[in-house]
Amino acid sequence: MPMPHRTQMQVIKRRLVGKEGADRTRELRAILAELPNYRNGPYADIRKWVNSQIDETRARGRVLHRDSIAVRREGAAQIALVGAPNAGKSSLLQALSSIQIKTGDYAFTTTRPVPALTRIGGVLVQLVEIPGLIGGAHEDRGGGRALLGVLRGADAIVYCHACGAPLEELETVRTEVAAAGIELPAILAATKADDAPPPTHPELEVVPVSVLDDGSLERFRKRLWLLTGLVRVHLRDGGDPVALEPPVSVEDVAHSIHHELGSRCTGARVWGPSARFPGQRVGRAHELLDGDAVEILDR
Ligand SMILES: Nc1nc2c(ncn2[C@@H]2O[C@H](COP(=O)(O)OP(=O)(O)OP(=O)(O)O)[C@@H](O)[C@H]2O)c(=O)[nH]1
Ligand SMILES: [Mg+2]
Repeated sequence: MPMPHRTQMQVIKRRLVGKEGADRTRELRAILAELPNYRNGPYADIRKWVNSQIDETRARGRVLHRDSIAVRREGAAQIALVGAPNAGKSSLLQALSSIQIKTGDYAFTTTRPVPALTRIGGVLVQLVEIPGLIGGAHEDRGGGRALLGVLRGADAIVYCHACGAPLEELETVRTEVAAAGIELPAILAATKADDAPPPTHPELEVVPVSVLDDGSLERFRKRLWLLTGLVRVHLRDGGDPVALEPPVSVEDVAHSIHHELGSRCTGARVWGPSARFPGQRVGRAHELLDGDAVEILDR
């Protein structure tokens, strides 16, 4: 004898409390299997309700998935652009890459992290605008916890601060990052440098940049590369340069091209910072420096 339908409905709702996503669907299916299979009357209505809940849970799952703010890593390194609203993050992202992004003369133009690839000396680096970090972000104000989660996964930070804006704006953001326990190599991009003189900062290296000045963008790009901490090695016989974590040996470079080349390689000829003279012959253990060009020698 099934229990009265009103009681049944209460029991069902209680079983669903706090369940979301796949968990909720599983519970709903179990409930469906236990329900008497009447075609009409209150039990048929309950079946209908449970079925509609399954559909709804699925739909919600899809939306949540689409709105999740995770950023897929691409390129040799990931650098986050962080700063107060309106600091010029999106404009910088746009000037350094080929993406089209909304910029605006008001706060919170960007509401989710936006990734874009930029090529620096032949190597792709991913920039990610982290928007909307406000006071209290580390306690999840303004959805700050998820945003800080994305930041935590980055390799380095570019703090963006408009020349002429009060430095407290920047310090509010830095306080949140520190409170979240995030410690990454960082520089300060003094944005809108065409507008006002750049500030000085007691801790961060200041790099003035204006999206209206190509020269400043080129200098900024070079500084970004140093921020990745990677060593870039050009290949004399063509192809994209290789970017690796230091220390980088000739063998490491050969291996990154092809693991067989890694074991076959006997050394290299080197041009650039680590070579005593252009085209120096070195062994496979020779340590390469950023900006070197090599010709791998093999058996
Ligand atoms: N003069 C000048 N204005 C700039 C420069 N970069 C950005 N701006 C202006 O500053 C305003 C804000 O730029 P956004 O790039 O949207 O700033 P944001 O930091 O992405 O802002 P939110 O996404 O709202 O946090 C816009 O009106 C831009 O046109 C610059 O180099 N020079
Ligand atoms: Mg923006």
